[in-house]
Amino acid sequence: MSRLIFLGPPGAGKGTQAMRLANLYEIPHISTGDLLRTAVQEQTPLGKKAQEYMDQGDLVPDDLMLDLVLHRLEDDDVAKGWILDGFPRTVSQASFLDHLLAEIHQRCNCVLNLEVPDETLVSRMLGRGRKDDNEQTIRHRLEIYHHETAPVIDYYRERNQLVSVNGNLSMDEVTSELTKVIHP
Ligand code: B4P
Repeated sequence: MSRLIFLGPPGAGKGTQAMRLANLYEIPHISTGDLLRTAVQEQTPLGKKAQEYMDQGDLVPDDLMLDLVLHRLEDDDVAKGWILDGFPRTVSQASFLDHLLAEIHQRCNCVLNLEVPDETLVSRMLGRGRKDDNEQTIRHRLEIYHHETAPVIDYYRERNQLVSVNGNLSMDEVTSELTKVIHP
């Protein structure tokens, strides 16, 4: 059974690789970015609140995110495993997730950290052309990543759960590196 967490800066390829591994291991891919974008598109109460943070490149506040993940992890399909992509992004989200998993008697097998230099990230995201992918917003998201999300890497390293993988390779090479370190 695979329960995997993907960490890495914006544009590192978390979404790309998480989708591939979800297909390979036949487990759900839970992307908080995708869940938020759907909520924005459908203009749900959460979507209305999240939109301005996302457009600015800011993190959506923890209370909204915790609720979203809590509900998704209650769905039936997660019993066979899951890949969390884009969550946790703050130490308080990581600590919440630990408590939640303990409560439902689950444990994540592996925290995967994709490492990619900032300049590669900027050019990848400019090429992707999503609504929040203009250069100013991208630079802001990278700053927030280094400030708020990088400590999450230390959090999992201290708990001996972290595996770092070079994300600065072709998509196929990254997938191949990931499958070598994951033992489902
Ligand atoms: P996300 O949707 O998580 O997006 P991301 O981090 O920007 O991208 P990702 O790393 O998944 O890169 P991708 O595979 O697309 O977050 C969006 C926003 O939602 C955040 O800014 C925030 O506001 C909010 N949010 C989400 N989760 C949150 C949370 N937990 N708390 C608070 N706020 C939250 O790859 C990028 C591009 O590179 C693609 O075009 C891809 O084709 C290309 N690419 C990928 N791998 C490549 C490779 N190996 N070589 C060349 N190109 C590659």
